[in-house]
Amino acid sequence: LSTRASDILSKFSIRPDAELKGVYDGTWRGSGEVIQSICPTTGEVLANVRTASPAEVQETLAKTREAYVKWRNEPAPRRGEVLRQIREALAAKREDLGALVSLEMGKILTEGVGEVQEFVDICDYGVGLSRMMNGRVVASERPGHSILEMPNPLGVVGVLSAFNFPVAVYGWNLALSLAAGNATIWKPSPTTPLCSIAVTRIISQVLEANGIPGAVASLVNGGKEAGEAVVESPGVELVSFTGSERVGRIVGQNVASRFGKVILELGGNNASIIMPDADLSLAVPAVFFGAVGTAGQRCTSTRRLYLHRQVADEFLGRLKTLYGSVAVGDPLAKDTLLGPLHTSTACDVYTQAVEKLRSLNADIITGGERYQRDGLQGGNFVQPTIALPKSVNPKDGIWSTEIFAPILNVAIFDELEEAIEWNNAVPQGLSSSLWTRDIRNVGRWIGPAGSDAGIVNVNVGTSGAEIGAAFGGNKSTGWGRESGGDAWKQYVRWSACTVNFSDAAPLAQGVSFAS
Ligand code: UN1
Repeated sequence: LSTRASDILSKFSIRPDAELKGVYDGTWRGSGEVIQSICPTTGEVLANVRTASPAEVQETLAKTREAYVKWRNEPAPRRGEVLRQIREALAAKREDLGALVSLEMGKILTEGVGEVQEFVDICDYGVGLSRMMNGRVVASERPGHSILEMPNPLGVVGVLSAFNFPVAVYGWNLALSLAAGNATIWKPSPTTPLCSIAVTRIISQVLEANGIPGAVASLVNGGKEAGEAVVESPGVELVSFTGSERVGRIVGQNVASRFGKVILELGGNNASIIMPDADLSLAVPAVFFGAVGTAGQRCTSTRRLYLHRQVADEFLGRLKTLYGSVAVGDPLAKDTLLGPLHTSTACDVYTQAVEKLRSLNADIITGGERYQRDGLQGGNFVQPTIALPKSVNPKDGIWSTEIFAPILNVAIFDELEEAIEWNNAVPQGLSSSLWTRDIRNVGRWIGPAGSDAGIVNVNVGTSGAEIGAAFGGNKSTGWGRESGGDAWKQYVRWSACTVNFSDAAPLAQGVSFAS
């Protein structure tokens, strides 16, 4: 193993030759199949991880439930105090964990560190929340009565996360879940097991030091079977799933069929719209980051660019220059802006998508090939690509399909209405972005006839959301919100409690039932 990799792994006492236990529910174990963590930059095997056997998944589910029954009795501010300690423990490992994300997932170091920062931020949010998860007192129509709306802990939350945010998305769910008094069971992506083990070690140490059962934040590494077991378990009140629309549809139907609750964060196919009055010195770099950042592997990555005819040539010229200057290579190196795709399969998806564009006579303005140069052959490196398809019909497959790679499709429009129509015409509805200085355009964009996405930005790119905002989408992107806003309300069980303080027992609506 390269020294670069072993140095990072050693920060988490991971020896390359060792076989790691991928299951935690108070103790570490794992006797299921072995999965390998493969470095997307070099192709080297970073470590072997023992996943959960089917029996271990069931045992962990049971342990998580037991832990919940204890944890729910802790007063919320005390839960917040534990969360504060988790926040401190994560912050102390910010750079090391960020480097591990970069090594195992392939995103550049600043984004890896940023992801840990996002976890720290949501812990702060959860600490505050632990003293602010307020219910309401509602006026009753009956004398001497009050109606309380009570938030109570919900139960066990299953978190199924994706490879592209192997730390932060779990953090969003964990922080809200712990504050709300729930226990979580985490089934991470099978290609980022090391991140999940490192995070769980950090958290479990805090829990154990506070005398709290470790299974409040349990972990099952594994593949499809482990995920299915969590999704199908009647003891998992809420399933929070991030991943493909195809799998999300199955997860959603499964959980609904047993009347469980679900949060689905599925595909994004996000557009940026550039009006003629946009400040291009801000808009061009923002589209560059949105489309090329994280090698196009964010759910919020910019995949469609709609340019007003008046600025199209200038915008594309400037964007192409930035694409030409992009530093490609080891995501851990200081100046790199473009790392590898996460898997070699993703490279095939990229190649097929470019071939499809070519077969439809799209103009490939830049990119379109895998990198073959020295130092890049071992990894999954592809050129960031801008394409100008002949068709502007957003219902065409090239526009309506989410390709998890740095491919940006461009079309030219004359009226904002047309661009908004294109923005909304795809099945997905996660993020969107309008660039303008005209307040009338802003009004249209964020209003009833505007963008139908869950994230509707103005002079801000499609990716890079803060935790304070509720994160999530509409339509085929799924259902539910994570992080800020009112997202916490999904992680609690609401009850309407009508309390009679009086000496009479009148019925509502003046109903009389006297014999
Ligand atoms: C994702 O890609 O699933 O807004 C999450 C962003 C990040 C989260 C993306 N904060 O791009």
